[in-house]
Amino acid sequence: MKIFQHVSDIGNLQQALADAFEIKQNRYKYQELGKNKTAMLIFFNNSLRTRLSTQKAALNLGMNVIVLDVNQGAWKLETERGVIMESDKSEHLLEAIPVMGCYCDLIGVRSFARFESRKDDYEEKILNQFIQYSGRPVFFMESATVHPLQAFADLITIEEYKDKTFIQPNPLFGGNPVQRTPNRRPKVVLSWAPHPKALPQAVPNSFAEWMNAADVDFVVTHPEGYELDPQFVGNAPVEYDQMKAFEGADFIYAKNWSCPGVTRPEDYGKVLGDYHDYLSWTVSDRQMAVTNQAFFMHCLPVRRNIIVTDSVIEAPTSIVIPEAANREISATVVLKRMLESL
Ligand code: AN0
Ligand code: CP
Repeated sequence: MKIFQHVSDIGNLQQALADAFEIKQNRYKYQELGKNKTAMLIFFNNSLRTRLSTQKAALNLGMNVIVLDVNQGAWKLETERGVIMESDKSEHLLEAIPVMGCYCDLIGVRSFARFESRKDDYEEKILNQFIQYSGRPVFFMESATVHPLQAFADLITIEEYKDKTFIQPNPLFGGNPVQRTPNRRPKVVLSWAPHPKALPQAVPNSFAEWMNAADVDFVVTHPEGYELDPQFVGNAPVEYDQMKAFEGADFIYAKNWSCPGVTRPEDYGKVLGDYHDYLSWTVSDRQMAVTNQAFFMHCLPVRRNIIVTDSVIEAPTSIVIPEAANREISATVVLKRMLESL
């Protein structure tokens, strides 16, 4: 695997899941594979999980790791070609990228949507330059439009939990055990939730892309105007009534995203209206009550009592922590595949 961007890059999903569970049984099994190989992780944006889990994955495979926070100590980078560089940007991406490529064997990049131009974001202008000019395999650690390491971890988590019938309370928060009867084919609902600031579409885009490829009944719910790009959401049913969408669900995947600009390009990257008017979309016990004792998922970081109430995220059926733990597993599988193709 030379690029990890789309679900199609990982090939057969059953095989990818089998690889994930093999790694989870013994995450150090391929320690020799990464000997004297270096993973470079480039962050243009903040991160907790991606940074730590991807470093851990590289260490699992015996690799060396270099992490660079571009905005903390590196030169400010110009990204537009053809400009006279008289601003505060001292270096051009077109030199920086091949230089970074000199010091490593694999490159991971986090570069969020900038919301300046829908076209630039959806063409993956920054990541494509890394692919073109680094001379190294590139894996996406949340780009302008996708977050495949997250979506793969989400799929692993759904696979692990879909047949569980007895759930112990979270020792941190207490409560009573939950008994549930899973649907034969899990119903997975991606629900938009409110947020005060404009967030990217990368997480819901990838989640939709991966769920469309997985063996699940997938439904999307969001207010009108937040339609996701068809290249990711495909033919998945969209239900504008959140309560209806939640009926009988086995998994609720909450996430905010800003306007994808599909129906109104001029609204791209905006929070539509006053977010306080959308607080009925906050995932609470009211919506969870109509589900099939659904598991609650979120990629994190999450704003409590805006995206989800304390009671839902602290319930025994909240699996946000095991979901985050699986980021190490998805990243280990991805880096292993990339090392094998060097
Ligand atoms: C980012 C987002 O919504 O894309 C990262 C999520 C993994 N979240 C925030 O910026 C809060
Ligand atoms: N879920 C996720 O990617 O988290 P970070 O932004 O902390 O890496």
